[in-house]
Amino acid sequence: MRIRSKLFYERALKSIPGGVNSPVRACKAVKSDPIFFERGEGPYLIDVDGNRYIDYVCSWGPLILGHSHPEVIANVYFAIKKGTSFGAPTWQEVELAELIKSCIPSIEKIRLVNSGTEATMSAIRLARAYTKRKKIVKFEGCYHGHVDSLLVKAGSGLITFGIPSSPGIPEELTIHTLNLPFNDFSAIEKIFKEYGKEIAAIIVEPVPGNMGVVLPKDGFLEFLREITIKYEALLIFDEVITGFRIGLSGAQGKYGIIPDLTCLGKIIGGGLPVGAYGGKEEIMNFIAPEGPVYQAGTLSGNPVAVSAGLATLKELIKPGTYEKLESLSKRLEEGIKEVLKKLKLSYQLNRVASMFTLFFTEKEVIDFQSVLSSDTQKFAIFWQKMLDKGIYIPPSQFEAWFISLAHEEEEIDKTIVAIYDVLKEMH
Ligand code: KE4
Repeated sequence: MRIRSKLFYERALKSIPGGVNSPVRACKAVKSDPIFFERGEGPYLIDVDGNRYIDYVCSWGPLILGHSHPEVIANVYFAIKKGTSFGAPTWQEVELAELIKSCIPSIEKIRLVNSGTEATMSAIRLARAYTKRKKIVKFEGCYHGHVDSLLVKAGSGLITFGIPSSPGIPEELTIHTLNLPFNDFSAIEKIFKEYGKEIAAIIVEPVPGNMGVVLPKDGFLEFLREITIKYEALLIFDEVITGFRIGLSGAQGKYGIIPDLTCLGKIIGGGLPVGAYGGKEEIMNFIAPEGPVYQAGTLSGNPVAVSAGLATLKELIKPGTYEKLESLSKRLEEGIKEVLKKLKLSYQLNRVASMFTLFFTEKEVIDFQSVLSSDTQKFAIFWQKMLDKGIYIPPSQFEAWFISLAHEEEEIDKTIVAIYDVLKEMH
């Protein structure tokens, strides 16, 4: 039972739109009230009614170390004792910038901000200024934060709520946004033939997580790199999810692509608000106060938030971390595939490293259109039943599940058994 959660929700509804501070947390897509949580411990979340859940949301990605990691807590404690914010540079920001640069060689200079949205918003402004062009290419189902000009057929909560784009955004802000199907080489070829010299940049989630996890087709990311070089447009990798998730140098390291700009968030803040954008020095030097492109933030590079990010990345650079994440993720993937085989179900499971999605469709999921073939009603029933078994997965078919370093084989095996029991009961 979740009585206190319900009471908090009823109170929240009186003061906060939808009772939540970010739509996807409302759990509307799974026909549930949101759960109010009290605390997190390693791979577990405990709600205000004392129920414990194995957590596969991990705060939508940031908690790759699991909840309340001692190093993160200690770092934040020592930082906050010295004050919360100075509105002036601190040594922690320089350390985090240097650490990120050492992991992602394409980043020669980096600016810290407070969220992934700020990172992508700033990156496209910079790309437009640097190239003196207006058009931006994005992909259907990809979500880059609630940036006005990018909320066009975006992913994440926008698919969940089936909002093709949000009201309140004048078409003048979106007429320069070209929306293409992900993994569609010919559509990109065509649009560049028509608008090539007007296109400032392509912004892409190299491994989309916001329509559920979709893998780039072989050669697709290389193709984006080649065509942007050919037309002198920039390639922006939105690695807010994939950065430090699928490896120390993110998707660009895994696929061997060098983007012009990279957007980061989530993990680099270790659960506190940090975003960043960075790339070639020649481009980044266009950013004020070095250059003319304005971008600012009262709490950008906040020393307390940065200290959580530093502690997180310092854990991730230790040997064996990604090998552990891979073996746990592989164990879960193989377990789920075994369950599907046993129950003669052909749902689709897409995984890259420790991010994955189980799609309730028999169609191969390679883009936005195929994602939409998923049975969201069935997913809602699955979500509720998993919750009742103490497993908390993202409350939307169109999100990624995440595994943390705090998960062990015990949690993975419990999850596999729960999935078997729930799918058996459902079918
Ligand atoms: P934030 O502004 O939420 O920190 O980051 C925006 C963003 C940018 N780029 C990518 C690839 C992202 O995934 C996100 C945010 N992701 C969503 C869910 N996948 C955050 C959860 C929410 O909106 O509450």
